[in-house]
Amino acid sequence: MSHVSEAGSGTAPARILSADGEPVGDVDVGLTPDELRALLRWMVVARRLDRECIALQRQGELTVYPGFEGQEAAQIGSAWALERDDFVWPTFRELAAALVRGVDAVQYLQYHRGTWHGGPYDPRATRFGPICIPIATQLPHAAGYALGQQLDGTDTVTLAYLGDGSTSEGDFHEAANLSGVWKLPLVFLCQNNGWAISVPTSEQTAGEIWRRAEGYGFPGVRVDGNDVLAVYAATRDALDRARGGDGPTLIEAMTYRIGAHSTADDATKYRGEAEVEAARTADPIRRFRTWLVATGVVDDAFLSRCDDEAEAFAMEVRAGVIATPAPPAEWMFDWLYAAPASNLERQRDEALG
Ligand SMILES: Cc1ncc(C[n+]2csc(CCOP(=O)(O)OP(=O)(O)O)c2C)c(N)n1
Ligand SMILES: [Mg+2]
Repeated sequence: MSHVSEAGSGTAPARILSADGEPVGDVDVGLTPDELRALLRWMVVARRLDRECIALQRQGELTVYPGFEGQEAAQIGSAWALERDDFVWPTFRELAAALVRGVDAVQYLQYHRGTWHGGPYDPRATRFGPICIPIATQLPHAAGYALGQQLDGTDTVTLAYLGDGSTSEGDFHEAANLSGVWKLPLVFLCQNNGWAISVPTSEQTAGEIWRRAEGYGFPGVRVDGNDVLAVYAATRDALDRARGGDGPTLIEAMTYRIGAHSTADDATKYRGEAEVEAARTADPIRRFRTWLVATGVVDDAFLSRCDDEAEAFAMEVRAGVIATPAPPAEWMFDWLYAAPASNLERQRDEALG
């Protein structure tokens, strides 16, 4: 992928479809029409579920929820490029990627319902690690996992998601540095969504995130994160490189967080509506759909079936979430230490009567 420097606006991201859905690059990224339709369907389904999750939180069925509206292409395009046995280390905003990996949404949402620590889905079966709230701590884990893959001599690869804010953490540096030194089979997929809660990327970092890769001795690419074809192509290239023994890649997917940081955040306190409206013009779903309609890959019947399926899925997940009982209260004491601690035993007796 090439990068064109534009004075004042930073490096232009690699792009295949313009914001209007016009081809501006090679649209043949090796996906069949069925796969193209599946990508659009996942994006529509994921967005509908995301909105349902926010409603569930507002109704008291989830404790807190971090929405991903606007980031569907970055997550679904990258997750689609993975092989079944590759392993993903997510942050806390990758529900769309989780869906593509086959993670059960009701199980995933147990984390946000507060009934489980990390979602009771099985990371080994789904090849999707636990939700990770502490910023960037998944990255050393991902590097360690990729080291294991390398030592085992498998041809599987690790993909670690991170946000723009995560690149300010030491954990990012440590993971990136060792990955470069050891040529680990690891892809860093940074979704630069413009914000780290209330801190804009411009106040987070003085340089361009993708360029940091050079200092670690591996390639960095900047891609339009709202262009699902470009994200897919960049991720697949990076995965191929890692699988071939050539080491890591850092992908900076330029996108935008349309919603608040989470349901606990009021984004109007720190950003104007004009900025959000401008970002909406680059909507990843509309862009992809426009091109798919123009090329005849999808028709109106397919689009309305997508909407119906998305609605049905959101209702099914809603019912599943609401039906999930709280786990026994003693679990929070039982599973803390291998051997009982006297102070916890006291608290346990007090809490459980
Ligand atoms: C170690 C640590 N410090 C601070 C926080 C609080 N926190 C939660 S999300 C967040 C911002 C993350 O920004 P970014 O990496 O860009 O991801 P995004 O939320 O935009 O997806 C912060 C500072 C945290 N969870 N962990
Ligand atoms: Mg961010």
